[in-house]
Amino acid sequence: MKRLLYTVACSLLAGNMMAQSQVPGYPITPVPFTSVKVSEGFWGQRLTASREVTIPLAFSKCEETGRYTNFSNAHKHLMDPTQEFPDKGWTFTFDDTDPYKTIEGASYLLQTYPKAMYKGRPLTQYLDSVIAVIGSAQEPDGYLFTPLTKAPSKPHSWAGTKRWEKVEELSHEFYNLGHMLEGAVAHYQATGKRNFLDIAIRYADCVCREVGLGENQVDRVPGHQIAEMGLVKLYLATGDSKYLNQAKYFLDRRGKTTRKDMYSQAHIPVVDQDEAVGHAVRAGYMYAGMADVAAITGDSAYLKAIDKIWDNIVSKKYYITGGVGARHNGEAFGDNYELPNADAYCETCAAIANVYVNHRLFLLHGESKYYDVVERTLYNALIAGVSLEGDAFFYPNPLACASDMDYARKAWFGCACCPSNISRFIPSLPGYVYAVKDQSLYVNLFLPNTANLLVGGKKVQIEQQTGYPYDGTVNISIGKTQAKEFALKVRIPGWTKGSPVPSDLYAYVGSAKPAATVVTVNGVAIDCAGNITADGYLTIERKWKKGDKVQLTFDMPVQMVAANHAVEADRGMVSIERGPLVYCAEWPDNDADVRTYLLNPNATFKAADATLTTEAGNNFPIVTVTTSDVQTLSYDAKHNLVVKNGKLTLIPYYAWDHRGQKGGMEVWLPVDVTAASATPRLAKSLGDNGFFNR
Ligand code: FUB
Ligand code: ZN
Repeated sequence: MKRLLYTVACSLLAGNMMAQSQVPGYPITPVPFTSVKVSEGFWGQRLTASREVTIPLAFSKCEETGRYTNFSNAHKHLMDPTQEFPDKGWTFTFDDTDPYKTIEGASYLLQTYPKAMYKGRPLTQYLDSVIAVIGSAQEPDGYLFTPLTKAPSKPHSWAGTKRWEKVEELSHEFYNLGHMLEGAVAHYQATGKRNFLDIAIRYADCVCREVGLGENQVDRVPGHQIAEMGLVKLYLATGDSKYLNQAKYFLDRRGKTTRKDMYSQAHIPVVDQDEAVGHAVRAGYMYAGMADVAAITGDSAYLKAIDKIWDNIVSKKYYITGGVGARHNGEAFGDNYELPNADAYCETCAAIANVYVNHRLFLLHGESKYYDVVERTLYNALIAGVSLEGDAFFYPNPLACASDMDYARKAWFGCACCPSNISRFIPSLPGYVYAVKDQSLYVNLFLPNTANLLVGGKKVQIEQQTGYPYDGTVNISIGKTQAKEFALKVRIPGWTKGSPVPSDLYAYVGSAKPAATVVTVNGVAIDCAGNITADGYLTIERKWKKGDKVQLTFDMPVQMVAANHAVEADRGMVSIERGPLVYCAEWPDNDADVRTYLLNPNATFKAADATLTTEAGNNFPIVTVTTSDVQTLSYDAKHNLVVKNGKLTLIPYYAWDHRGQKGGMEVWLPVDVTAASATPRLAKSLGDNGFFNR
């Protein structure tokens, strides 16, 4: 039983050394990233940067910034209780999670590169040394939370004076548990070693013993969710249902304990929620945890709630870049249609959480619309969060930036949730490409790869060649296959079908419409639209054999998008897209301040291959988009309006801020003069990061 559950867990966790198998409750099984080899193309570059730059950088920052010292200080206190190590200032009660998340990313990396090195020694050895330091901070009963353990009489002001006291506020004891569980299970899967897993189990057992509705327990829910997802992973890895029950307890008690507010999605019971509110990362992790518990327990009330919340997000609270969380204040979802651009918060972690939610909803419902959301978030809001080189990160991801603003990616932050989250997300990306159900094989993302997977329990090799997201031709070939008759289900993206998002929040405007997607099977054309099934997938059912080839040609014209009139911030403006990529106007490519352009509503655009040279001198292939159907507005010395014909060049949004900070950036461009401006956008302060307003 345990073995079975461990195998099962592997698929859910997107990384394993074992064969894919069904996750209990989820009707669709993701093909784990270990079965999908990606070595080139757009994502090949990102994966290399993650392996060679991001993960080593995150570890070195954990060293430099005292993340490990917190554990060793806690250990020193445990050895000699007269020694205390009070917080010296700029630290957070969730600093322990940065090592946990980076270990998770490194574990994924190890599954593809088992011989990876860090600072001249095997990465596995380095991880063992870090895990030993982490374990040394564990109290004898399993409790592991350095802010309290290292200085019990002078703890961090967010930690409380005794365990669980402030866990519904800011201590993050359960948040730390959640990330520890995710990291520990990934490490166990990657290495087969139990060192981190056993530490995590001891902490989880301590929580299960002390927190609940029983006698001698305290009734508390996480201030910051993620323990729910982590506990489900631990349940799947161990087969011990107490972890699943604890996850369910956390969800069911939400809104019923002393914490009852929208910021932490505790204003009403989770099953009664129908609108995305409050802190966007907390919310996303909670919805993902609800999907996991719903899938396993069959609890339809959870599912109904997440379905409604999903609908609210994609219809009213979703940025064109795929970002979520409009407000700096509270790092939170705004009201319906509240989607400011320069002031957008769109935390990188919230984009990651949004991918987790939509991936799970796909696994539950099997509709392509969830992957349209995954794709939009992935290619825009999420990867904008990390530089092309993998060495710098955005925390908020605004859709406009003032020309005088000192806003740029940074190598690390005091609150480093986003860099460490990127460290764990990017290496898991190949796990989002394929999925299977019975005799169906889903192709959800397009990138060059070769994969070995199981359809109906039988081995199938599949390969993709493509220059996506810049080129719309995707060649899929079937390699050796034991499975004969199965349905190949290829996602036909919403952007090819006149639907930027699965709602009326955005619509394509202007005359450029993609030609119908051309599909051939072994060179013979088939009717794409006519073979799209109700789930949104092009479904090709046949007897497959080695050498069979499917070619898709997605037409990729440059399209203009308008927002629903209810979105005040985007009125009179359009955003520009090509394929899955949202474009932006940035200062290095344009003569006038990018805020002062007025686009013709019938503008036509040209796309061209180009190279983006970063400040560090590295070159990255991109496709730029240009138009001459544009004017610039300015004032002359007498304050008369001057209108000149101009030319506008746009680059993919993810690529902005690689060439210094000497000017602005805009995603939404005016087509109506009432939305245009003859003066540059100057910085109102972006304000402090919202976590100061928790
Ligand atoms: O509270 C932990 C993390 O810090 C949150 O997920 C982020 O939004 C940041 O506030
Ligand atoms: Zn973050």
